[in-house]
Amino acid sequence: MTKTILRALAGETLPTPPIWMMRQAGRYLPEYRATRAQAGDFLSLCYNPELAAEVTLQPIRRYGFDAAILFADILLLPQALGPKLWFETGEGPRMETTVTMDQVRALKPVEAIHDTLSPVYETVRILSRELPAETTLIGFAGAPWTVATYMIAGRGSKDQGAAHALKNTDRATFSALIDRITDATVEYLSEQVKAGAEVVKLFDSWAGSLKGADFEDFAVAPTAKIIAAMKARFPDLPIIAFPREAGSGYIGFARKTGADCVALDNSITPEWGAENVQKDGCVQGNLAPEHMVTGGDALVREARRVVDAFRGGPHIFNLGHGITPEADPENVKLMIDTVRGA
Ligand code: 1CP
Repeated sequence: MTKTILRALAGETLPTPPIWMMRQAGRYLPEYRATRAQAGDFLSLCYNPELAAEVTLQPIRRYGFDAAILFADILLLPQALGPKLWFETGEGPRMETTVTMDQVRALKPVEAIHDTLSPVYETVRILSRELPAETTLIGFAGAPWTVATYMIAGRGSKDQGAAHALKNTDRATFSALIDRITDATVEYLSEQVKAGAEVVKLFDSWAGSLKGADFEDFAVAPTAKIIAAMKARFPDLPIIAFPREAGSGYIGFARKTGADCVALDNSITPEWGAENVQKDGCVQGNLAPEHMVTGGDALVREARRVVDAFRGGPHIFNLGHGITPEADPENVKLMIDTVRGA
């Protein structure tokens, strides 16, 4: 019998939506914190195939999610292109910046990324052996715009101001950077698929700050290019796209990019998502992650609302964004029981 996630991605409307959760392996889980401490730090965990596979499996063992997502980070790919990457404790990622044409030209050739990223492919191989038969393995990468925002600013930022500035003042350099990330992403995802990833997801976490023609040029177009290249190599590969906070940009996103499923954040209501996005195919989402902190009747009510709103078409239940470290693991159990109707 085909796995439930793959059935939903193929367009099937299921009586109970399959479920997984963004950042399901993460700091809200005591067993994750223990393994991360064993690895030493976050990047050492990402590049240790046994331990990265272990944290990927932890939420599957604890909750029986229908999908596992490879434990890695969207910033490993730009790191593999050359810029140094490190994490400041309590602050987040830092990266050597790429802002001139000379720096874009100095990035490593796309074929060289595998030297750095081969442990990630090994994690995928371990997972494809060890996951339960009914669990789907999802690989991922950041979408080019979101990856570029970190490469240009050298860190996370609220408004992606540095990336917008480069886009507006030196379009040639900005476009060359987007193109390089796009090509590297195809190679990176291809190796994940060859190693055993059954689905891939593109995280465009900062898509919402691209407006108008910029959204078409730098959220839609690079995503469409990656999906076309992946489908040419792997015609049956399902692909999920997550243009977070795209708002009206969600409308037609699957048709324009070729994505099999569009992940919806919780800035839109599920009813709006059903009417405007699910009409084109599978959607994923979109419970507010705050419910994993606050729990109770509100969690049950809102989880049921998401299930009901998307009942008429293909749907994968998920949060609208990643679960946060303050979340209570008991609330995750309550969400799953509510969705599965227990
Ligand atoms: O201290 C820790 O343990 C680090 C916290 C953490 C984790 C658990 C980071 C640092 N990355 C991850 C794992 C991760 N990141 C996964 C694994 C699979 C999963 O369980 O979902 C995935 C898919 C990501 C993707 C990712 N990394 C995104 C896109 C999704 C999103 O959340 O919007 C982004 C933007 C990043 C960058 C990143 N990595 C880590 C942090 C704290 C950040 C955000 C930095 C910022 O802009 O503030």
